[in-house]
Amino acid sequence: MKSFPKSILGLAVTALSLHAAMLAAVAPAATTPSGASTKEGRTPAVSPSKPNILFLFADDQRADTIAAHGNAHIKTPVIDGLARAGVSFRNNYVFGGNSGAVCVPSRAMLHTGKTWFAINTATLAGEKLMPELFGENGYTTFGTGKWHNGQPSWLRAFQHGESVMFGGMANHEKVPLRDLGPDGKLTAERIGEKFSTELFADAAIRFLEKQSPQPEAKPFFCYIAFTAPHDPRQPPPGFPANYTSRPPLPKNFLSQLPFDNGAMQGGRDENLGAWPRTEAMIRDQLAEYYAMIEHLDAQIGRLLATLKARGLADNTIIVYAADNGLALGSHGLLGKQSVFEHSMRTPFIIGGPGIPQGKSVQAFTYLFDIFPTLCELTGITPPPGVFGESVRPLWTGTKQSLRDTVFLPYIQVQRAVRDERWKLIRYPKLGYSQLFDLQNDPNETRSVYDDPAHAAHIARLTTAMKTWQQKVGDTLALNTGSNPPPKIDLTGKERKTDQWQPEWIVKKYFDPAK
Ligand SMILES: [Ca+2]
Repeated sequence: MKSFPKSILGLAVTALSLHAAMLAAVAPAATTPSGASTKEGRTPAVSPSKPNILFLFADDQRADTIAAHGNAHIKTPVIDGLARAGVSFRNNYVFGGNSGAVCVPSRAMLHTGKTWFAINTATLAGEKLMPELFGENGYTTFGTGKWHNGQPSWLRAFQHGESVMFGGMANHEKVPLRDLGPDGKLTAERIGEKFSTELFADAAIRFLEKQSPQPEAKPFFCYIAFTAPHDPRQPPPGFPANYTSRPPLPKNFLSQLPFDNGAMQGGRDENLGAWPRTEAMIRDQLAEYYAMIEHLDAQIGRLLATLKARGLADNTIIVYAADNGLALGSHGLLGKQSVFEHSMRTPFIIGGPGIPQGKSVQAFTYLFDIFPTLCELTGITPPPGVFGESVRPLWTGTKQSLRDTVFLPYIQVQRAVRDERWKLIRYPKLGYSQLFDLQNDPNETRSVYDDPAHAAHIARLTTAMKTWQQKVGDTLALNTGSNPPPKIDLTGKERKTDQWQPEWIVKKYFDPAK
């Protein structure tokens, strides 16, 4: 594999202006927190406990929906504050997936540090899970929100839990919830009485209010898996005040993807709007999606305020990430079932003690790097077989990159590999391929696969793809043909709603007259 100039691939450090209020909540302490006097008037030994972990995980959030990262059409002041107080990984990916419900393999990979080829993603059987390992290493562990990998694995992962939603999705105003009872068993299902994001924030706040900043207190691992901004795209009524303003179309908007990428029919996500996609429909859904993210941002603000009020902010590592991206009009698609950048890239921000502020890293990372990263930051040995790598060397400067290329394997229908400029996508069932020059075409709008001038890039990336396949145990035959795929037109295709969409969304987006 050819190597590339380090100046391109390496660490780009951007000094961002500081946001005083957020920094106060999340900035690392200038000195070791110690010296607090006890009731007896003694000063405890200077042995600060390991840093706490506050893990904020969004669902289906595109990487380009954070104001501090360049989106002028969304207001995310709290997440912006996390970016200013920490390190943002701007080329972070989910490693494809083995299911149209990409959430399942994504969360499985997050919690095991392994690729979906190496684990049972549905059950996580036999795997050492991230919160479980922290629990074994002296942490108090707490989980709230979505868990999409079975109840036995959740019970293994967490010591405490409240407002846990097992499954993939729900109407955000009728979330089926379970709590962990004092007997160590999950309680009977109840229906949440608030909007999902508020339920999960409330539960985590109740947990945080019981935690102590004293050095002798046990550190905590608090995992909050929000279900926003996953559909139904139903922001809380009246939120936000400027809901009537519509974000512009994505630059790679299409009314339809002109070929069947193998994931456009039979799934659920693509049915959430009619074909052809119209500008009005996409801009409405974007507004609803952005409003859910803005509401999520405000709820995270409540969590950070609690951390600060409890005196926990100085010794807490905060992770912000999402399980996968989404198309929402890009390429004529709505869902996450593609290897295009909009669906595979996710936000990833980390801040806290010992982590620099206001840095932006361009090196390639994956969600499954977070587990070994948190292990390194807390002095915990990762379990054997973890595939991800700690991203810490990327901000200390001891490494310029963790990998030369990113591999994106999506079920048995799409494979992609990218380097810092070029991206090759293969659709083995179609015998079709695309090549994008991400430097000049970051939105993947013009395939240059058939231009003979790029043959060397295709050859190099094909080799890289095969190397990745071998490394992770992917046996899919690539089919390196370049047949033009059959054209497809889904205009007027019948769509069925699902049990989770609220009535107004069914009326607005599923009325066959529209
Ligand atoms: Ca998801």
